[in-house]
Amino acid sequence: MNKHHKASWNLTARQLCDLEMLLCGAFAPLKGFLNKPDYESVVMTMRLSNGSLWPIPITLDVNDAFAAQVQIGEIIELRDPEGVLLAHLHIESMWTSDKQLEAQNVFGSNDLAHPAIYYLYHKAGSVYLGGTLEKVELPQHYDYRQHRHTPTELKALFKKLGWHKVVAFQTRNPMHRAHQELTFRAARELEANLLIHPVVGMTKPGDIDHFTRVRCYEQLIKHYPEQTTFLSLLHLAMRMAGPREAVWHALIRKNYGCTHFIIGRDHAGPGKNSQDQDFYEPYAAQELAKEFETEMGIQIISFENMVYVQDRAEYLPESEVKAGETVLSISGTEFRRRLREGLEIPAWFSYPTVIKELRRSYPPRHQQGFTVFFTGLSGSGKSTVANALMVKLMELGGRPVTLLDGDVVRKNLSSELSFSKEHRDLNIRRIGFVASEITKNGGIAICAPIAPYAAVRREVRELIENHGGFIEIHVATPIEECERRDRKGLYAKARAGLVKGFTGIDDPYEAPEKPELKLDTSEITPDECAHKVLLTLERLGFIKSK
Ligand code: PPS
Repeated sequence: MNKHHKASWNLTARQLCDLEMLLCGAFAPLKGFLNKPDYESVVMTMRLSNGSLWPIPITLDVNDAFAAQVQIGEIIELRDPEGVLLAHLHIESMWTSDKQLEAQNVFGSNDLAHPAIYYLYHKAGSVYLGGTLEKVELPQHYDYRQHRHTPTELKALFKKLGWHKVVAFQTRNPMHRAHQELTFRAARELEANLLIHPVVGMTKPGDIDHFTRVRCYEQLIKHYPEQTTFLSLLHLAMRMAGPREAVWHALIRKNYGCTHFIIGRDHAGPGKNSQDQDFYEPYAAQELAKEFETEMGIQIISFENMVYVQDRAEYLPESEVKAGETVLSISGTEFRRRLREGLEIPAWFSYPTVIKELRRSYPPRHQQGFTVFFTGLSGSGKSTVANALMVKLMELGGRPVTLLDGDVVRKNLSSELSFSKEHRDLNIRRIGFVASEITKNGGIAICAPIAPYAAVRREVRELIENHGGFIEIHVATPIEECERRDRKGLYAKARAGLVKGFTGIDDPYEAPEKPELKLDTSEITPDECAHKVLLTLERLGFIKSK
């Protein structure tokens, strides 16, 4: 490569968050992406090689192709996805990581149900580049600029306001009354001011988007005594590493000028592992952070769960509830169900203004868009049922309906594609993309491709479920019946070897394991099939029963 031109790396979303934290000083004492000795030391001992406490490896992972173009001693450019130059990296080390060792030591597991372990194995490149950074500019944010601060800005602000004691609260969720009570208590007991410091970089996949959350925080903050509380957004990419993450969060808050840091139950927990058990003990994060509080120079304020005691109409730590007192609670799952079904959410649980913001972004299912995704063999009756369904949904009215039939898509979106596995997957991804946009905008997309591969169907489901409903329908008409019908004469051609790679004949079809509905058009009429789909949509709450 021409050595006059520096190699340029386009940062991934997570690297972009890490870079911002590095450049603004939130990750001090780090001056760049970890070098090999520091990385190994952090993974094994939670410390940099000079002995400073640092629990999470901040690494620049790249793919093999990029790694082959660069060498130690070179300077490379780091750019955002639009190509804006943000920093230069002096490559001081380059190595292939031991992912298993990293996962086991940092996250305490190799279970792919952990989002950061999944990321490590399936998204991160295999080569790590380490070295110091030279800042060109901080990444730009166009949203909520009034709530974004660097550590220097926040520290100067605290100084100006005369806030000597500041207790920080970390969150990746909308804040309800229980969270607020916990922050009230902490501030009152410590006689400290409060920093609400939610993460808006990357949180756990499936979390409520930060746009909605910030509107909720803006509502909530009105319910704090004036001049006591400040809201600032942290563009951190969380790893959900429980205990190690808690130590990391505390170090970061220290860098932002906070003197105290609240750690509740199951701090930065990733949820259940593949054996349906918690990855970390609920109070392990508090304990680990507490162990290092003197060394970190920030005090850890541990809290147990806060619960609402009906008899006293107030929130209390779980252990302070007396025998015989009635405790009210709404679990996260129950809360989401009420939101989804538009059911009442009591004011003791959350402020109505907060709920209103959440309902705006997450309306009940009958007001959301959705995708009905038919899959099945050629000639199974997908198109016929899809057409019948479309007409019935149009008769019901209320949402625009788009039919993305297999043949129609092949003609309009995918005319250059073949029937190889790669092209079939690409075809389904295109359908999924269009359907997800329709769903996001509140419409109904009906898709009817063969979609023979389970993995890409799952990918499409995950994409669409971010925005609304995904209802997978297996049109499971037996192949003998499809072949007997042979409307297009393709089965005959496939049998004669004139059409190669025909699904069900000499190409695979992976049947869905858990479709929302299974239909067999050799047993019931298309009209009855479409009616069954409507009943399923009604059962799931996407259409309202009359
Ligand atoms: S896929 O696998 O989902 O991308 O297929 P799809 O886009 O739905 O296209 C299926 C229609 O293309 C015709 N056709 C074939 N199907 C399967 N295998 C091979 N090799 C093939 N060649 C052409 C067939 O008519 C399908 O239409 P339907 O409506 O499913 O009968």
